[in-house]
Amino acid sequence: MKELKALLFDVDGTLADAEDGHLVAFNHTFAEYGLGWNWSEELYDELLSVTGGRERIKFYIDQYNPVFEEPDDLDAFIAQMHKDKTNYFIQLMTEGGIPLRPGVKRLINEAREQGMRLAITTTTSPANVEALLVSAMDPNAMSWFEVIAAGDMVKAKKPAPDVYLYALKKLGLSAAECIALEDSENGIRSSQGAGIKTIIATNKYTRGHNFTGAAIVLDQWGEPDQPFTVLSGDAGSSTCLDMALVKRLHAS
Ligand code: XBP
Ligand code: MG
Repeated sequence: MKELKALLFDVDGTLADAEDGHLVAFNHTFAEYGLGWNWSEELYDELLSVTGGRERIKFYIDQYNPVFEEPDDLDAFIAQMHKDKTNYFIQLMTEGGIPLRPGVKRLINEAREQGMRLAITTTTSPANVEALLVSAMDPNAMSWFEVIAAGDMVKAKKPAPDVYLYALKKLGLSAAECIALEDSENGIRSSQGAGIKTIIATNKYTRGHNFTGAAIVLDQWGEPDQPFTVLSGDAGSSTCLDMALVKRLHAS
């Protein structure tokens, strides 16, 4: 068994419940464009099956809005709207709109103290990651992560393994030397596709997802005074995800 060298973190849904911010940003932008679209949380749950904001808007138009009169250059229209959505999302994050999920900061601090290498493996953009990390984690948090692997840097977004394979390559590590932290089915399909053991903490959007093959499925990362519930797998006597449990799961 190879020694654990790095933790690979998804962002949306894993570090923070950022999908709530993405949804607000999508709807704000649609209103600015006068489109009359307003995605409910229920609809967003369905739309999340498609990763990537531009891809999600296109999917919505194709599958849910057949009466929309498409502009001549639909891709350019979506790209511009998505740029505006990103700017608004960054503004929301900068204003401190979304906190980290409980346990994230504690785990990352412990991992850093132990000399673990850290990477980000996300579908969203580096600018969004930076806005979240700087506002919710630490002004220097971007420098804690050796690699920021983002959706647009690779050919195919999650559930394809590309973003994880990119991170492994940049780190110069094998899949067996890493562990991934994810929240969704598309996320674990991506990490497992790259051969990486994966720890899951679900959220309101991903509770019903299929996590077959996960090292463990938790309802949250947990804190000493806010224990997780194990949804599948074995946490032994642990009640929150710490490095001792991460290492046990990696070795099992
Ligand atoms: C996150 C996503 C992203 C965000 C929106 O998936 O699917 O599309 O919802 O981000 P994961 P952008 O957590 O698996 O990486 O609008 O910036 O694409
Ligand atoms: Mg996610």
